[in-house]
Amino acid sequence: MPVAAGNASVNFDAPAGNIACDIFCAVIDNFGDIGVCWRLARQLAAEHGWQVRLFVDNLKAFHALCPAVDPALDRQSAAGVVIEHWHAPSHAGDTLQIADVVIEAFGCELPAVYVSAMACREQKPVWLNLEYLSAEDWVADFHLRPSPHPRYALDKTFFFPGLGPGTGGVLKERTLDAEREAFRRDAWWRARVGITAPPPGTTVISMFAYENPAIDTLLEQWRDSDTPVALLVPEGRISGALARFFGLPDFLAGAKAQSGSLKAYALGFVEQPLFDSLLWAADLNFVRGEDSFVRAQWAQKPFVWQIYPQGDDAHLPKLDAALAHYANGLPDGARASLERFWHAWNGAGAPDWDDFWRNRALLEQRAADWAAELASIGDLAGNLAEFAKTQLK
Ligand code: TRH
Repeated sequence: MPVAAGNASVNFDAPAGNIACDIFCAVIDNFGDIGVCWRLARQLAAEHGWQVRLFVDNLKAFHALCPAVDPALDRQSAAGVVIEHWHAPSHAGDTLQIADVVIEAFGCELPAVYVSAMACREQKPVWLNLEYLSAEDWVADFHLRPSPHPRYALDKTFFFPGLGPGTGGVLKERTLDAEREAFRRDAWWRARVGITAPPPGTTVISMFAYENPAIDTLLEQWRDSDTPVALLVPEGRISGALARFFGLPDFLAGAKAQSGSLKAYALGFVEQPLFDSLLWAADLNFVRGEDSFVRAQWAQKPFVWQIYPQGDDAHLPKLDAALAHYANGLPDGARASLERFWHAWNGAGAPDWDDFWRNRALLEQRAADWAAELASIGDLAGNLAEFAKTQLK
């Protein structure tokens, strides 16, 4: 029976039926926080039949990933997920209904009223703190560790995504490989770039990146390359550097430019399910942050990761931990050149395109092998659902 709490009515129990799950997401910056939460929410609803509510404090960022989301609405639904505009920190929806599984993404703090209602629920919810992805070894030791609440009889469990055994893995939809195999390159070029696909012999590169001082050197190397390079650049933080290089006022969706062997095309930002096809269309992908980093791995193409920069270079050990997985099994020379190139793209040294790309065949083989290894850990949504179900018994 619902009771009143402030302006909201309260129902301590979840709706009858399928597992109810609330995901809370605070957008720090860019698209990674909502990118991961939106993908997880869709998967839990579509693949596991859960009733998912996603609380998000920034609907503008969400709108970019899902144009069906109207930033003016407090409550709406898309792709089978109920979306609440979360007026953090105190608000928890008009009806305070406590789910069976509560996911606090990336250490965002749950509303106090929600936590106290969780403690009143007869069957305590499974409370998960979904952490950022890290490939570091310690992650497996901390994955699924419970942490008791200081005041309530509630445990919060740390759920760590990772690239190795014993971690929560990374998100991968059940249909992803089939979609990738059904991808039609020529049709994609006509629809997304508005031209026919470049002829064989052209190296196609996608570039989703933050501002990066190494970009000018790389653009010069591609311009001076013996073979043609087609660069696909989604509009965003790196666009200004492209505009400066080509002497243009901007480099926004639809723009094209050529210098020497380099042809560059600016693309519009597309809804999240369409992002993968950019990675499938390219021979090499530059990605960043967390979610696009994962998608590049599933694309089974060589890729270069620009890690989200942290103070005191705290991100560099994380970069090397990812390299340790991804470069494992490559011959020494190719491995060293991959490491040099990734480091240069993350601020240490200058990029050397020829040194990197002469290993193309080895990198392509490794990309396919690595995707198979990563898949053996299981997908994050499936791992999370399995764990939650064991706790709900
Ligand atoms: O945007 P990102 O840099 O995100 C982040 C945030 O900075 C976040 O605070 C930080 O925690 C995290 O990185 C590590 O990069 P990411 O994670 O790759 O997210 C980008 C999302 O945008 C991803 O879901 C793919 C999506 N996307 C589209 O949907 N359409 C597009 O056209 C493009 C280029 C990307």
